[in-house]
Amino acid sequence: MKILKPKLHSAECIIKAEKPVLTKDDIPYDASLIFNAGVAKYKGKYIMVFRNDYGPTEKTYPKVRFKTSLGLATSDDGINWKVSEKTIFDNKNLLPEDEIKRLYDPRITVIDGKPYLCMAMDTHHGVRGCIAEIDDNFEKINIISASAPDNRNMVLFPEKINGKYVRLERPFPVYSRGGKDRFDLWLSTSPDLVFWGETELVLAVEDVPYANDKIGPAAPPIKTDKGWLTVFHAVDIDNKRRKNGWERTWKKRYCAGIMLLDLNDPTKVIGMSKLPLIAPETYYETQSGFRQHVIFPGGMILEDDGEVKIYYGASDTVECLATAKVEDLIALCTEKRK
Ligand code: BMA
Repeated sequence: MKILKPKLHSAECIIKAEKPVLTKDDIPYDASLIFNAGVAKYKGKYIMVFRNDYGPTEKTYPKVRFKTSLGLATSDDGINWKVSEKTIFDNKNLLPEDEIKRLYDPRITVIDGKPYLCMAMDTHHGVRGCIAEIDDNFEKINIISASAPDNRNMVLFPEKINGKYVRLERPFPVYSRGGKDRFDLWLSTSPDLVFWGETELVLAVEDVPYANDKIGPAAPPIKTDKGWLTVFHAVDIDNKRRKNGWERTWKKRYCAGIMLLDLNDPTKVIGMSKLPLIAPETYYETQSGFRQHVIFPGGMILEDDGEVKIYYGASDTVECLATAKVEDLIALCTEKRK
């Protein structure tokens, strides 16, 4: 196992917003943990689909079980959000005989002007990743394909590459990885968003110096002239970690990492920062919430002036925003470090 530095910091070019951009206090229905949102620019507005785990409190958890809904928020500036009155999915409406148990961790990609959601999907027979169409008003989800079980995190690239749709994904190959968490980041292509193949390894957990457990896709990649700027999440476990959240112990820490993938062949990593892009630091990232020390990006937007907005769930409890200049993010991936 790798020796992990005890303290990690976000990259210097990262500016975190002073407070979360969305919390349970902004939600007009039953809400508790608001996190792991997908964000995209669509028809002149910012659209956010967020995860809401609700039901228990710190006192009643885990006796009271979480329910999960997906909510919608829109914004003119990507900072101030207006939450829709109704959820777009709520697993309290599912029937026991439904195979799906819940949908969560949505990511939005707009391809050829059409929005798609990638979501994690718990079923009675395993966890899957699914791709869904969503209507113009972001109200009706229509699942068009789902992976085989033991795959969960998926993001779509915003355009076809060499005539094919492309996704990053993270299967859970327990059997072939020694029976414990050693999970890596992969890429697959598809002619139609339904049939997926040509699967290739992109980045292995052992390539990331601050991960000893698993890595996985975060926000959908953004295109730059130097390559696909791609964030991922990277997890380390330390069994000495004590109570840091609602559970008796929470032993994992999630950071965000960043890499640059080749524009024509995104299985090729052009460069990766050896240090985390975003690490847990602020009060709401490290001292409060359901599972502390969790940074989980789900949306990334490149503005016309070169600013990149990165949206991330913090502590599985609130939704946050960090910004950086695109050239600084590219430099993190390409600069040689000692
Ligand atoms: C992962 C997912 C994420 C979550 C993270 C930390 O396995 O369930 O939704 O943010 O764990 O709890």
